[in-house]
Amino acid sequence: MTAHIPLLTALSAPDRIDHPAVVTIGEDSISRADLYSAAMAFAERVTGAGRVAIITTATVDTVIAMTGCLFAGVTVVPVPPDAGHAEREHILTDSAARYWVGTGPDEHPLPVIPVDRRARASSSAPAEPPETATALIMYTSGTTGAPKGVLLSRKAIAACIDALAEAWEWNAEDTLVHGLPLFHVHGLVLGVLGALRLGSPLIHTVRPKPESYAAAGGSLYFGVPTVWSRVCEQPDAARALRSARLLVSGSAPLPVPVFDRLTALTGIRPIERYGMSETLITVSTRFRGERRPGWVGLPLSGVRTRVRDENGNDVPRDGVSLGQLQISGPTLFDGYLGQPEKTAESMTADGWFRTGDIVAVESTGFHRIAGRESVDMIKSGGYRIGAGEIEHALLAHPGVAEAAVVGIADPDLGQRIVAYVVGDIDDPEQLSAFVTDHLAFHKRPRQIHFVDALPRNAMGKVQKKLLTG
Ligand code: MCA
Ligand code: AMP
Repeated sequence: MTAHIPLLTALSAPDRIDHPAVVTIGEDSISRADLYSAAMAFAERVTGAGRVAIITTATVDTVIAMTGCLFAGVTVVPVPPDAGHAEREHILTDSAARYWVGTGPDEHPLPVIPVDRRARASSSAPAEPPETATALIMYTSGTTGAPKGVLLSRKAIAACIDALAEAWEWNAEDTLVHGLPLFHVHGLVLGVLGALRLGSPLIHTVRPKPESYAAAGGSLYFGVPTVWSRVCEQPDAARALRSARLLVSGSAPLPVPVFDRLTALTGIRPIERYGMSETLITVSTRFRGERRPGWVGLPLSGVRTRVRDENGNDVPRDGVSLGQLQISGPTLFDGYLGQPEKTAESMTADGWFRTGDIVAVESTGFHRIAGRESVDMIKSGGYRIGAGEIEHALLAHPGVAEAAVVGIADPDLGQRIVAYVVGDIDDPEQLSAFVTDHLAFHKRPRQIHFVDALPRNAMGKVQKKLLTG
């Protein structure tokens, strides 16, 4: 028989039901008991619904819908609230979502399931779904093509949260604060499901603004490096975080000067942790342990890492030799939805996930992320953005004949999206708005260069190194 694990333990455990406000989003909040009841009622409505797409506006209703689906064993497909029409259409079609929560798109009519906060379930709790069931299909960019649906099981999510709880000594005594988007692992899996599983009240600030973080008065804060760098730009906001227990950075490299400045302003050395949509969080520094600028620490409980060169040989663990990071462990995804070849390509023959990240590991097991293998994977503001996806959107514009997109080092965003375009158009604002309309706000090029030709090699391939250098 399959062992069942309750995913949102702290929310459903009877002894915790009377805990005060469990989720606060902006000005709105809900108690643990009310969230539990409303989510149970939502679960009753969605039972058997297959896959449900949820537009992830940062609201309490979104959390109720998400929780209800998970109670019912219904797979959630998080949709970015500002997804442009092409991206939204892709997510809905590819995932074959049958219902929609939020304001539905006109061009893709699906039955909408409303969230009713006052509704109460008429029957008792549904049985806990099997731990192998898919909890989330998380869309994430590859280097080419449209975003792929990453299948995340209940057990992978539970294993990740529990390993982080151990590493950071994160428990119900913490109040978690962040303002990250709810359609990626960071803001959703750690930032919402983590809080609901472990029992810590969550304050979501809607947007991750330094002044909102300062006003929240929490003990545990999550941010991407851009957020921490903006916090440092507002020293009063940074100093207000001195009473926190932990400041955690992830999703992109935290620049050493930001680590140092944050430490000087808050008195807290930030925790750095590394992960991917496909692997969840796998490596982190510890609450009790060394926190070293530029290094992301040790594998989490149950996770194994290895570093291979291009011939598949182990790279020495000497802290300087670089190779590709591969991961195995309980937090891995179950593949890309409907793409067995892409799934197979991402794994080694002996079952390790190829991250595409270049790392060095030292003999103590500490990991340093040196960069990505491919220039076509851009990280901007902590968002993973495939160059190919943006090139494709640009080429859909009638005035664009050729396009090449690169990530250029940026002091605020880590990398900013820069496009080189050949064609009959010379208005960067119009072209950037075109991408926003197709894909999403954060995927718009921040800079567009109109050029006569793209640099190509003898084979006709664009030489992106000449555009980034
Ligand atoms: C923002 N604005 C908009 C929109 N969004 N305008 C129109 N449409 C929109 N959709 C406006 C804002 O109101 C603001 O205007 C201005 O644009 C800039 O907004 P801001 O939010 O500061 O935007 P940004 O500079 O583009 O964003 C920086 C950011 C954002 C807030 C750091 O990039 C972000 O939320 N990143 C988080 C990404 C993330 O969660 N990644 C996790 C992936 P005004 O200034 O007038 O108000 S998961 C992952 O990587 C793994 C597993 C891991 O390891 O975690
Ligand atoms: P995503 O799938 O959106 O979660 O993006 C995953 C990628 O983000 C990884 O492959 C890394 O390139 C990058 N990343 C995540 N966390 C870190 C970190 N702490 N330091 C450096 N890069 C990171």
